Amino acid sequence: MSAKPRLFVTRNFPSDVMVRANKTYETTRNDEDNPLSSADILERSAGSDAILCAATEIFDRDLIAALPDSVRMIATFSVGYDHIDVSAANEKGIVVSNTPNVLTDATADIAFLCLLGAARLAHQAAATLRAGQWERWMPSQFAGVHVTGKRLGILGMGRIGQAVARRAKGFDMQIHYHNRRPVEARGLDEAIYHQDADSFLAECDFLSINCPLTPETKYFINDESIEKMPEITVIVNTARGGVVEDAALIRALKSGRVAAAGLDVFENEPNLNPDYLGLDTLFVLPHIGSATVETRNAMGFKCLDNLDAFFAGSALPSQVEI
Ligand code: 8YV
Repeated sequence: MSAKPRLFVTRNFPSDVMVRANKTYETTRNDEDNPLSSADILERSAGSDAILCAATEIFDRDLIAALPDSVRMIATFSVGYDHIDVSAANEKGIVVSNTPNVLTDATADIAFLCLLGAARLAHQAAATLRAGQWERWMPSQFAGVHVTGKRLGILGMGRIGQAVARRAKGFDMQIHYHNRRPVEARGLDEAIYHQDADSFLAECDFLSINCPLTPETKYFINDESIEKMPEITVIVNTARGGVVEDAALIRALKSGRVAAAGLDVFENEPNLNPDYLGLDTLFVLPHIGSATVETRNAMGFKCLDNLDAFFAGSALPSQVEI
């Protein structure tokens, strides 16, 4: 029997995933479960055939160039792959895979939690109650933004954007979207496509960000784009922090130009910009879009399906193609 391929696993993935990984691979693990620097990755990947990583490890061109020649595949436990320079990897003959589909519903659910949590001032209401400061019911207290029947703009109509749109139909929302091209998919027959970003922004009573982070989408939300949105808009981001310029959103929340924001992601995670902290109109979560037991297991199994296919010489279920 041939030796097992050597797999460097950068984080403590769910135990069912690790049990399966250990059956097929000779694993090197990071039991402290801390995000690894380039130097750590280089040191620990020595002698590995493949790497199973998370979005917390940044594989830039320099790191990829320095990886041992034995490394032939990087499987990321995420659908987003902005943390990997895929061109640099492919140039070096390293195959990259990700985990689409399996986290679509969990992430769309969290987008709706953020949308409702922001609109209905859930943070402020819950925090007041928990602090023992809710003295009495008052007619105008915790009065948020009405959701049902409003216009929802979706930036990025991929799988997750589409799942958000289908959930929004239950709230009788009118869907507008901005995407590279129009999309035909289940539940989107009445969705209105905007090729033009400005005409899209003008329709966003609510904005849900569901696009990847690319040079084109970096800081899509900034001082100027916020000015193009309706008054009393609510901004929701479950994609990547870098699509929103935090300083601009903070200014807009402080001035009231943006009524509320629901963020599952933000710049410089895990360090939330401290200027957000005093803002009652912010509903913020620590990047839990995919955090259900079922989804995290499915993500890990998808990584292993990709690795198994690679080492069997078969087509990968989800190879990142650029
Ligand atoms: C991941 C995510 O769980 O898949 C993605 O792109 O953002 C998350 O849902 C997280 O990035 C860990 O890799």
